[in-house]
Amino acid sequence: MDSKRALSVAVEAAMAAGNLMYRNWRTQKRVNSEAMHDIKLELDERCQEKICKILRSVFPKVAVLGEEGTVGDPLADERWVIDPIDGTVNFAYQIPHACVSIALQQRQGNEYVNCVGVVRDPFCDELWTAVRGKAARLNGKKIRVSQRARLSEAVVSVGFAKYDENLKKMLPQLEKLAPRVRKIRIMGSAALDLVYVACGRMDAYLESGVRLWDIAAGAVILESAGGEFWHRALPGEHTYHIVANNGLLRPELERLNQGESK
Ligand code: LIP
Repeated sequence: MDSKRALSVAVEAAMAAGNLMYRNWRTQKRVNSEAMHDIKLELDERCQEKICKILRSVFPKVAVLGEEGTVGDPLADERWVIDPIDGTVNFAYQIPHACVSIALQQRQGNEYVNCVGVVRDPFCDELWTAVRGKAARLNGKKIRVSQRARLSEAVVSVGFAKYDENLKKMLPQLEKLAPRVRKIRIMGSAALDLVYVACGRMDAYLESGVRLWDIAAGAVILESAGGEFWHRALPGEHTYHIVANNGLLRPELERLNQGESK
């Protein structure tokens, strides 16, 4: 697939879904389902429908693997991976920290490679983009990860995915990290955590139990900005443990967590 054209249509779809999010920022939202640490909104579905319609108007044969469902063969050689609203609980509570995440993946052997990534934050009017092998950009300007090489000067984000076992896994890591870093942040959007590391606002992001659609776009943006997207598959479909960082901090993070991220 022509990556320039793929990027262009992914940006169009992300902007359209972002506009729908923004228009509904302060509205009362219809909840489709809720759990102790999660909420599914009717708007998640509407945003995914909008994104799919735009993507498939240009690439009708490319499958879509989305948080709200799959279209086509998710094991095809090329697939879109989308999270129509990443940070759904924030958005449901009218906290303006959520985004649209769209990635294009291409199969290489048994693996899928993230080739194109778009993350759109409509609240800050920010658009992060990357095509593998080229520079990552924020609103069209090239971005790079930070050069902070010590945890003591690092801002580190920790994510708590929606199941209790992830809390149990991450809380001990949080307890070890907090006294050793400049600041901890728990922001609620994996995609924004990844692109904040990509543009140097943060220096690392850790989460266990995060899903593919939360991270695929942010991963290629982070790597294209010089960062490291360390990840390990966990039991459960499309589920990962990740240690994303500016390329300088993982050894210290691993020493701290005694190989948690192995
Ligand atoms: C969210 C992730 C976040 C994780 C949440 C949730 P969603 O995605 O971005 O990192 O901690 O549990 O999975 O559900 O808002 O698309």
